[in-house]
Amino acid sequence: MGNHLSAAAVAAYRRDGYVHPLPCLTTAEAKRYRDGLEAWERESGEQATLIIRNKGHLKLRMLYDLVHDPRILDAIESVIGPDILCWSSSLFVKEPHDPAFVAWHQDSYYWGLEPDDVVSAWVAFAPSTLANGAMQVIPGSHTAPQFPHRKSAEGSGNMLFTHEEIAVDVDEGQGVSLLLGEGEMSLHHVKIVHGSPPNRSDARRYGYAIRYVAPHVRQRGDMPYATLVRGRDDHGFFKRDPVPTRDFDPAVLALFPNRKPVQHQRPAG
Ligand SMILES: O=C(O)CCC(=O)C(=O)O
Repeated sequence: MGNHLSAAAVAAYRRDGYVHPLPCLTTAEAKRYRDGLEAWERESGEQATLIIRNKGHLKLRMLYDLVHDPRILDAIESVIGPDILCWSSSLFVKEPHDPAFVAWHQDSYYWGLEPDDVVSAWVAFAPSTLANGAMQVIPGSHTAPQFPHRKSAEGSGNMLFTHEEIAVDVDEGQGVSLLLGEGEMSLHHVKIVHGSPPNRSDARRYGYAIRYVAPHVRQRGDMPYATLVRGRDDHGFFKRDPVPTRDFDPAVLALFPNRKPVQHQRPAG
């Protein structure tokens, strides 16, 4: 059975748009990922959360191995089937006592992927708690229509790259915090309304969000790239990502440069 979800967990995912907590890494493995990221930050002088946002698994080899981890893929297979592409991944690190937060949003608003057989595995390299700003979701919101979004106010601290936030009132009282132990993961649907408050604790909060799609999913606009991580792709809607031969492989960076969050601008008017 591996790490496949039970029938009850799949039903909960379909009803609520998320499922947690799920087993994934051992605590020793989670620590190895934290240590690896911190070592890279010391050597490079960069902040991992700013750099490892755009296809992080192609930038650091250890993350490339992680997106292929059968413990994650078994759970993903339970919700989108046996043929799985890894489309993207983003590292969200929240510094202790930093006011940065993730505004309420739906990933479907800006990813342009259809149909919505798209699921994120959010892997906790450190415990994710109420104090350190665990991700929150609005149960069942993935079944609502797509909501409008807008740019959040300048200097608001919204960690999203393009500073999007949902443009309708969110009943925060309905929010469920996805508390996770070190090495556990949650799954969330591409349309679920989610966000997360600041980290008010003394330690970093680490979440690595891996975006998986079924091969029949298409992206609006340019033909995107993805990595086939399980099964087969009989559709050909995605070009193949390069296989990284080392960390920050120049062949990868030529296609997917490191991006930093866009300059904050409010639309005129
Ligand atoms: O890490 C967080 O708090 C938010 C992550 C997120 O927005 C996502 O994975 O889609």
